[in-house]
Amino acid sequence: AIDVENYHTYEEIMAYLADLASTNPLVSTLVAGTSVEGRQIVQATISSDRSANKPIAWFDCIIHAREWITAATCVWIIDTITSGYAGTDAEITALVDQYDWKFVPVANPDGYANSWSNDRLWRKNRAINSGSACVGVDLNRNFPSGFGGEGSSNLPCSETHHGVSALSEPESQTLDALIAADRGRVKAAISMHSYSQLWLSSYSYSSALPVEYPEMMNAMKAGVDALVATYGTPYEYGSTGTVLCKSDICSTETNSLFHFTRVQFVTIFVAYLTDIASGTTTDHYYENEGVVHSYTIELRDKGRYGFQLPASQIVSTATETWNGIKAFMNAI
Ligand code: 0X9
Ligand code: ZN
Repeated sequence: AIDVENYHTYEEIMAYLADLASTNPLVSTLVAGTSVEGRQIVQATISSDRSANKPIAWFDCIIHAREWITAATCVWIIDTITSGYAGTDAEITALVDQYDWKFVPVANPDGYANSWSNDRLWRKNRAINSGSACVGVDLNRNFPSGFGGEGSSNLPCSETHHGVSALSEPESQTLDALIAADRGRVKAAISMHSYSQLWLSSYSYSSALPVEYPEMMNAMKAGVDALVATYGTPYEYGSTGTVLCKSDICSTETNSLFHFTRVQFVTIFVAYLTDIASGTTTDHYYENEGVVHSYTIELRDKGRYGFQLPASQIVSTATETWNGIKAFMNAI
């Protein structure tokens, strides 16, 4: 058992998963890879019948170290599913009978450990960058889709440093191998991030829209409507590249400027205004792994506490997010 209303260290989360796997027949764990500093990257699977090869609901959390609410939300969801199955919760039972549920609760274990021990606002992994004193690659810029493009940096000291090549980092290699191992079975893949209260689809590396965008919008709407209905937490949804704009400058005076002169904007400025990001998991799962329902959810809040969301908001954040995910999984 774990105290789901508090934040937990990497070691505590790993101990929880190991305990769950040894005590609950629904749960198994896989050491899927090893981080730069040698920590295990673990995937937990919740399945009522592993031989059935059911469609999969697939989640990664803590790609970004400081986004602690994402690990807490993944742990809360694992705890809720495993304790709600068979008898106690009809909707959870149906969703577990229909899907296998797979979670990587700490995709960036070194960064997460560093955010506990040394620098609460650490984002990247802990790779040594050759020729630089600055540490770390942004794992959410290290995937092949649009690698090295807008919204990523060649500079090792940048918070969005993309690394020397696509999938250069063991942590991104591990996520890539995990999703590839389930190719054809992944019905939905969700990368959990914080903060901003957004449900985002591809494309992230350009302002183009996926051909399945209408279907994706319907699915995101189902999720967001149920999420918002829980406590009224405002959320927006849509493709990262065109619909949403997180910065204040974008939502105020520049919005009309953007509207009237958008064709004249140089690419880099468009990237800034629209928050384009290249080399993300969501585009990779969508574009290279064929997962139509590939999304990034940016959890609470909208900046009051930012990455340092108080532990008192874990349960409500996880509850509303889970309500959104359930409605979304029932809609697709
Ligand atoms: O910049 C990012 O990687 C994400 N925001 S965060 O504040 N958590 O760093 C946004 C990712 C872009 N969206 C999609 N992958 N669709
Ligand atoms: Zn993030």
